[in-house]
Amino acid sequence: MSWYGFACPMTHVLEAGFETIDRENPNGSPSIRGYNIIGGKLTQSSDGSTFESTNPAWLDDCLGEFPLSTEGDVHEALAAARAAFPSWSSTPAPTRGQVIGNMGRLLMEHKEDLVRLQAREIGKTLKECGGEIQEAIDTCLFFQSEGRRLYGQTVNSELPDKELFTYRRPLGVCGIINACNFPSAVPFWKMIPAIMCGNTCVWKSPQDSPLLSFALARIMHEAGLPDGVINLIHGKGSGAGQHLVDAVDLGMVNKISFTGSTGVGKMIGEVCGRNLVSASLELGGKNPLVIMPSADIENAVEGAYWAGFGTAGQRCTSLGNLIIHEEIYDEFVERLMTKVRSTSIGDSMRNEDVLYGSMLSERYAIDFLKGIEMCEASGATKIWGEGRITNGNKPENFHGDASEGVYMWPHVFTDVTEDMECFHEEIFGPVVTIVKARDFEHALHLANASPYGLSSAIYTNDRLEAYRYKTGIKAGMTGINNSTTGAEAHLPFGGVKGSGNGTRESGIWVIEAYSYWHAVNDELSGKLQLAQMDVDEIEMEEADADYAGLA
Ligand code: UN1
Repeated sequence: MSWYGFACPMTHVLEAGFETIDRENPNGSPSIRGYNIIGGKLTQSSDGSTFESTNPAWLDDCLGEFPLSTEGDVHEALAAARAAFPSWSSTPAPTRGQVIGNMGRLLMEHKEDLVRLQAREIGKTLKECGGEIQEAIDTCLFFQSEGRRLYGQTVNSELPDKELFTYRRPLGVCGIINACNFPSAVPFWKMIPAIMCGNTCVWKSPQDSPLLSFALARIMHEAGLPDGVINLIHGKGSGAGQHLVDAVDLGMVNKISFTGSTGVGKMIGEVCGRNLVSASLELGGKNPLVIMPSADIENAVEGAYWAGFGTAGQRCTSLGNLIIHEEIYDEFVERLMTKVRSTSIGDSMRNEDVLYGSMLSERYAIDFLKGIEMCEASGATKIWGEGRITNGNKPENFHGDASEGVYMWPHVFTDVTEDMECFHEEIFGPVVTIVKARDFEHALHLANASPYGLSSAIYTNDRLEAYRYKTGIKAGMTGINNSTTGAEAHLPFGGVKGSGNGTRESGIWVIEAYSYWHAVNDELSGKLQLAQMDVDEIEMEEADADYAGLA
């Protein structure tokens, strides 16, 4: 069958196996022919173009080839989502919840394989990939039962024989765009509540994790998801992602949910704003972590080290500015540096117990190195880190052959001050910028001084300080005696200021982002009763007391 002039299999997602392509990988793993999934069918790009997915920890390992989707492909996916909407939105919410529960159970069944696939595709450690797939499972299990709630309200009318109700209604077709640093948890944060509310989706997979997206989308269909409810398209941000955003101007999209950079988020917000289309925007962060003298220093060092260098610093909740009270500054930096200097780095699939692996992809490595240059140009003092790890330039605890992947040194900059660019700009990767604070007020001021407001944290054993921090900080999330990362799947996730537009992911709060409130009044009296005008007035009693002269 020919489609947009290109021959493609049009095989249903449930009938096909994973096709391999002829390619020898050094680790013996297969390369997969990946497809878009549009209306339940596996499709290629209309012009036949493809791109590859590469293992960033072992660059000779190719995970597969995926369609470089065209504008026509994106429109086809949007049309499929539009066509599936009437039937899915009228499916009872508890039934939608059952499908979601099935997804959670299938993810549990395939957890080990998905963890390894994710680690292979983006270089995160197996332990962290395990945590992330678990976050996707938790999201499914939470929303399975939310399908049995999705409550509206009954509201008393001011008129007799009249009833008022509120209902949650779906928005329509949702465009889902996420980054590859959390390639399973974050799209599930978005699509699970979206479909639970009765919406349908077009999911633009991150260009650096297409095989994982393909596997996850297939699992979703295996769970009983009807065709067209979630449509997967592959491609690059400036291609398929941009076509999806452009389709908002064409009236084809009712919601965009995006996780990524603040710059792209602002562009998406503008397009959605001029079309009055709802946008959920989860953007960058320069997450501050304050250390006060009363803190348990050993615990605080652990928290700062993990927040800065876990996931190779590639979480939107990773530590940005480490703000240390001057009284404990020297001791804290020394203890932190002892850990930093001995950081264990390498491919987690081949080395146990590494703190972090490769960068997510070469693109992330290039951007990170620009960020390091920016820190240097800002005038900050580099006390550790030498850019990209090579076999001739590697930290003591690097494991393996550095030339095989894209690995970075951990970096630490001190003498950072508020007037420096590196104080304000997010740098996605293993780097911490350290700032000295004179006292609590100064620390709080510094914590609020960046343009972002995603995550934040403080280590203190002074309860009043903890209280003042949590009430004074402008951030969507705050950890007390904890690191900046590690949000749980049932608490609201999101930021303020440059970190987003105020929408939240996760828990019951995300439902606001994927539904609108529909107020219905049912007039049972059989006559026209006018609100505000035909309401019985209760006269006030005349009182005898004389209030004059009391003051
Ligand atoms: C992200 O980096 O986009 O709180 C999400 C955390 C994780 C999610 C991070 N649960 O760090």
